[in-house]
Order: sequence, then C-alpha cells, then structure tokens
Amino acid sequence: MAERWDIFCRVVDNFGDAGVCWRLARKLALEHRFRVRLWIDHLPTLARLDPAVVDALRQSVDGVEIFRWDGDSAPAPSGAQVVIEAFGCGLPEPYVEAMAGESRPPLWIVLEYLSAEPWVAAHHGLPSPHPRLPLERYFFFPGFVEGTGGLLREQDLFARRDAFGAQQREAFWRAAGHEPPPADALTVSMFAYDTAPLEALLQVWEKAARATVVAIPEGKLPGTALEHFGVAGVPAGRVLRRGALEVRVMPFVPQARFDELLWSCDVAFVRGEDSFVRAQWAARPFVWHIYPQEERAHWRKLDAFLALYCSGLAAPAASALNDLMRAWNRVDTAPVSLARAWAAFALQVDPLRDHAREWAQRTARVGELADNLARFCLDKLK
Ligand code: TRH
Repeated sequence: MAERWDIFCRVVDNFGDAGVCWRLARKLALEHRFRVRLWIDHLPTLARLDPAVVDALRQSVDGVEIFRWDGDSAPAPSGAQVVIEAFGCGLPEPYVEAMAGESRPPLWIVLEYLSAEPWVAAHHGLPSPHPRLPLERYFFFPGFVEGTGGLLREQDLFARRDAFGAQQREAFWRAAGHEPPPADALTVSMFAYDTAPLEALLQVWEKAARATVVAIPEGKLPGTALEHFGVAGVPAGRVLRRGALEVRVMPFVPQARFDELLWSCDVAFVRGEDSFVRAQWAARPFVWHIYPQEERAHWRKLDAFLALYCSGLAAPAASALNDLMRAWNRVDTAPVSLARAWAAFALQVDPLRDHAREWAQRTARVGELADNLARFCLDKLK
C-alpha cells in the first residue's frame, strides 16, 4: 500500500525545484490516484507555474493538497506511506520523530537532482538508513539510462506533442499576443540564465541569411535584447526587429503549456532541470544552459550528458552540438567561438531533429520517474 504521499519542497532559487515537485505531485495524484500532500516554502513560485495556485495556508489543486511550509514547522503526520524529501531539502525534525513513532513508519525517499554522470546508476536506490531512528531512507536518482529512476513524463505527452500541428501552433502564438512567425523563419525559444552570452547570438542572428524569430519569456533575459536594440523598455507589440532578427517578448506561460512553446519553435534553448527534460520530450534540437555549480562541477555534468546524448549521432551534428553547448556555457576549453558554433549547428538542424526524436523514444523506454518511484516504493513496502 502506497496510497498517501507527502512531498517536501524548498525553493532554492528560480523555478526548477517547484517545477519538478509540482510535476511529480500532479502525476502521482492524477495518474496514480494517490493522495498527495505537497509542502512548499515559496508559494508565489508555484503560483507562477500554475495560476490556479494562490498564496494560502492550504488549498487543493489538481487533486494535490498544497500546504504553505515555513521550512521548519512540522506538519501533522498524515499517515503517509511515502515521504519525499526533494533535492535533499531536509525534513523538519519533529516530523521525522513523528514518522519514527508510527506503528509502520513511512518510507523516506530523497529525490536527487538529474545528472547523466556514470556514477548515478550505481547510487540510484541505495539505502541511507537514519543514523538514530528506525527509518528506512533511500536515494532516488532521475536519469537517462537503465538502472536510474528515469524522467518525469505525463502519460499522454507524446500523443499531445504529435497532435500539435500548424493550427495549434498558430493558436499558441496568437494566445501569446503575437502573429504566427513567417513560415520560412527559424523559430527559437530562449530560456537561459542571464549569464548566457545571448548578446553574441543576437549579433549573429541579426546578420544571418535566414530570418530568425527568437521568443524570450519575460524576466531578466529580455533586458539583454533591449540593450542590443538600444531601447529602454519593451515596446508596444512586444517585438523588436533589426536585420534578420526578430525578438518577441513572451508572457511566462503556465507550466502545463510550456511544452506548447517548445512545440511551436524549431530550436529550444533551455536551462536547469525541468525545461531541459521537456526539450528532450519535445524532440527538438536544443541547447542546454546548465545550472552553474561550484568548482565548475556543471561542466563535468554537461560533458557527461553530451557523451550520452551524442551516441549514435553522426559526427558533424555531434561536433556542432558539442561546440555550441560548450560555447553557450562558456566552457573554457570551448574550441570555437559562439558565432562559428551557431553557424555549424544551424546547418545540422535537420539531422539533430531526427536524432532528438530517436533520443526521446530511447529515453522513454528507461521508464517514467513517477511510475518507477511508485513501483520502487510498493516493492519496499511489501
Ligand atoms: O528555473 P530553473 O533554472 O530551475 C532550477 C533551479 O535553479 C534550481 O535551483 C536548480 O536546482 C534546478 O534548476 C536544476 O530551470 P528549470 O528546472 O528548467 O525550471 C523552469 C520551470 O519553469 C520549468 O518547469 C518550466 C517552467 N516555465 C514555465 O512554466 N513557463 C515559462 O514560460 C517558462 C519560460 C518556464
């Protein structure tokens, strides 16, 4: 029996912590029909991702009971069979004591960050017994390969993606306040940290032979575009044009519609964890801006992902992708400039699209994270 789940989420920064927890919570509630409580310490972040969420002590959205958590206070034990500690956020000590006091203590899962590094499969599912209390605790690692926990994906995602045609794309652009882009333009969705060398790419796109439409969600990044165009604020119409470049400032769409943004573009720039995974399910050529870590640990992670992703990809496409991702992430050994890397990448968009579709199919076969997690927990709770 694993009917009741408690998920604890601390928003460290940005949207990824809340984004992953919300996706997991909804999947467990809507597809598995579990009773899910989500404890989250920053509701405004969740409200950006889902406009049905408000900043309240307690609410129910999509079958998930959401609680405002001050980070230390202990919620009353719910009789949960599974407790998820997302990204090692720590559980409140009194809650842990209450867990241990139950006649059948719940299973404690530490949900880890996503990484393609080879050690992940060896650590996935390992026990980490509590040092003092009789509590079973396990590490659960998302991942891309057999032996890991897999990646979050809604059951109907591929069917929705494949049914998203020209009409739906047109409707998406209009709903975002823009005309559908010209048919011959390359459309790019741009989601990255504000440390990305975006200015260099804007210069390249402005001078490119092919018209390039770049959709940038509102936030910090449009500031770089405003500087590029030498204007002080976002103009009415939210479009900036010069040469072959057109920048569109986009509304921040609800998470449930974020895929539509990716499906409406030819190339996706994504970042962090959740949007990175969505670009892969979207089966589009994509460029990942990895979350920066101390001592450049993120460069190792980037290399590990590229090695995995590029297996089976023809050499010209693989080297174009490697060069572009390295230049975009300012890896100091990046062999070519961003401008040259983009030029090579642009020539490989077709083979990269074929590979992206094949990769999505291959990676989906590893299994889905919430399904794998439910199976793992049921097995341990037997
Ligand atoms: O926002 P991110 O950078 O999140 C994180 C955090 O920095 C976190 O601390 C770190 O640990 C983690 O990354 C790896 O990037 P991410 O993970 O892609 O999350 C962004 C979410 O925002 C994702 O769920 C998609 C969503 N989103 C929308 O819903 N609408 C939008 O318009 C856009 C641009 C994004």
